[in-house]
Amino acid sequence: MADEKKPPGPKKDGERQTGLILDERTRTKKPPMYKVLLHNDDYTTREFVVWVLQSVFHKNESDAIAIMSHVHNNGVGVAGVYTFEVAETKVTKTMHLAKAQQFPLQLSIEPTD
Ligand code: TYC
Repeated sequence: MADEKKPPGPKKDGERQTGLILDERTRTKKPPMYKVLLHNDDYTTREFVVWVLQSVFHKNESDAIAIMSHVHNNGVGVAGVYTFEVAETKVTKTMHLAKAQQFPLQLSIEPTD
């Protein structure tokens, strides 16, 4: 049908018959991933942290409460794991939202192992 009229065109990487191992490695390698860490402080409200985890990090309410409680009790916790650019954007957004409410909330980024 439609396929009969289409010219062959270049094959996708996975179909390539070059026998070069490098092609396959390049195609399948995952990007490095980064943890966004949330740090505890004595002034930011629990409610604000839960709201940020829902609105910026797309956590459901019960996960957001669990993460906030973990950070409150342990000093630090993982808000999410992302590529570097996405992690940076979420940190920047969250810090701006916190500053706008005069909360000293701190976040950081660290590579996954
Ligand atoms: N410790 C804060 C309070 O008792 C709550 C809090 C939790 C603040 C997590 C920051 O990353 C944080 N109001």
